[in-house]
Amino acid sequence: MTQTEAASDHTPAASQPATDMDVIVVGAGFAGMYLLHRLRGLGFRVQVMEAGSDVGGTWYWNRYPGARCDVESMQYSYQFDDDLQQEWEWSERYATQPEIIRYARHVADRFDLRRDIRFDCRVAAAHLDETQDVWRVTTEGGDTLTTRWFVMATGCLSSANMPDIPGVESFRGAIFHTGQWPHEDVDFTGKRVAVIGTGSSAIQSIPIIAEQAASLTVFQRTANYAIPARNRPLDPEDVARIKAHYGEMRAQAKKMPAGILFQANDVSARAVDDAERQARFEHRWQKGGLTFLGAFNDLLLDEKSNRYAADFVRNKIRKTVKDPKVAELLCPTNIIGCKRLCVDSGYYETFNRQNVHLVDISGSPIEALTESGLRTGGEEYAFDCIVFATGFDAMTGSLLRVDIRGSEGRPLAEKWQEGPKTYLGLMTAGFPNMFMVTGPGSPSVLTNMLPSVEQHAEFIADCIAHIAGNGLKRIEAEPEAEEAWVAHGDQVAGLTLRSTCSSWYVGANIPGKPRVFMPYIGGFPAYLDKCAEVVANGYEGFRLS
Ligand code: NA7
Repeated sequence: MTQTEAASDHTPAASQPATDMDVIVVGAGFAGMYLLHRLRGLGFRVQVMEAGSDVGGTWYWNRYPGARCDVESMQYSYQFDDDLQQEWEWSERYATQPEIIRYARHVADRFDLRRDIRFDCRVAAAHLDETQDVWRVTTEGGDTLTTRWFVMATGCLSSANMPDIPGVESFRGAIFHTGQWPHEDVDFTGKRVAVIGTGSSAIQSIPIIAEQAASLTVFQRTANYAIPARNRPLDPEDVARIKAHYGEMRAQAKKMPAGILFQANDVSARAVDDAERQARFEHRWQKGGLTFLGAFNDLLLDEKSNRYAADFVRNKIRKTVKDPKVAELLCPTNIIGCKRLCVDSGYYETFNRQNVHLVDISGSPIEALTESGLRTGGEEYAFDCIVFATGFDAMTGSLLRVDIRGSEGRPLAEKWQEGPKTYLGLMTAGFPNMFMVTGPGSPSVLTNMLPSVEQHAEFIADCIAHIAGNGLKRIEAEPEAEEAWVAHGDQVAGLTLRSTCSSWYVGANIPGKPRVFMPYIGGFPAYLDKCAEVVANGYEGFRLS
């Protein structure tokens, strides 16, 4: 069947008004690209609207020095097309941002996606016209298109958090944000540079900026745990071995809580003696990466077990950083893994350089930017460049910056003023025919994002095809199902240590944001089972009409 023939399957019935599009997808990151491919294959007329000038989403914007994925490249990739996964060659254990962008562009070319993506097109509003079950989507340029289905595939970490510090406009030097990095080369050679923040983006960029800059001053509000990446070029034999059984590996990965295949140790850290505990932590430390937290099965459940892991990392920091005062400042005091664990290449070692300085601002926030730099703790610091590595309004930021209005004209921002509420992170009651990819309430950021977005794209595409194929017009989350899902999400979040600290998972990094543990922490397998059950039971929890 050709695509044109297939498209006629979904031509609206005479009783339904014609729309410009069957589906409008916002965002051409990995989620939007796959949705386009999948929906097009089912014969729908799809328009993707993308604020950037090319594909890649989060990876299009986060091009700061040292930007790299913290999930291994052989797993952080699409699996929907075996030829694609067999032919694509990753070069390193952890892919750099430029390599990930090359991959995204390759996928766009391979599946001829660009012809249905409008670039440099930011969506400003999407309003439901309930009289006709049609969404009107308006761009910042003022165009309005109508669509039957509306999908937000805007990513979880794509709304940059620029702190509201007075005097930003008065600073005469250059200001950067890691999440909105310029596309031109930035050269810090000979410059006095400040980095504000010590999250993952800072931890990746600091070692590289330090090598270039005349001086680098890091302003740290909260110390963070980082595990060495032990990055290396991929061994062609390992790659061949994985590719020979790629499907099996992907299936095994889906049985892991984070959707990432690795050897988990199903033993409590309290169940072994100290020598064995240290040996197991050391083994993970030498292997490198996020799977450090798999050294024992209760590191995120039991405070004492967690403290063993935290002490281990703190001791590594003390051994690495030569100045004991700096080492102590770099030692985190909170639960390890509560904020997302960082993966580094030479982060702590960087503080042994003569040109690198650490300023603790935990007790005295940055008061203001000045003409020549910034002021904190009553002291003035002079810089040529200031890098904000201050993270994102995670998970809800990119959804709420679009003026989305559902039934009875109700704004999404109003519905979510006490925190996001969704059914499965896919839909929110009162917003019929609107889907989210990896929305709050889905495992998303606690998993390998690629399999997560693929699963959502497939769920959404199949669901739309089901509705259209059965002569129906509308699907909506039932409020009771949503309440139950939110309650279940809260309950499982309460079982882990992860919900206990001030992280972006709970919105604590954004002043005034309601404190809610946003991602679903019940694990990828439980989530997949739930979605499969929902479909098997005729989209249980959704109202179809
Ligand atoms: P993160 O992890 O949110 O880190 C942001 C950092 O910026 C963190 O150290 C914050 O300190 C700090 N921050 C934020 N606002 C301020 C202000 N106003 N003053 C001083 N310091 C501030 O963002 P990243 O971009 O590094 O990483 C995001 C995710 O991307 C990461 O988890 C990976 O999944 C990939 P705080 O800890 O809030 O005290």
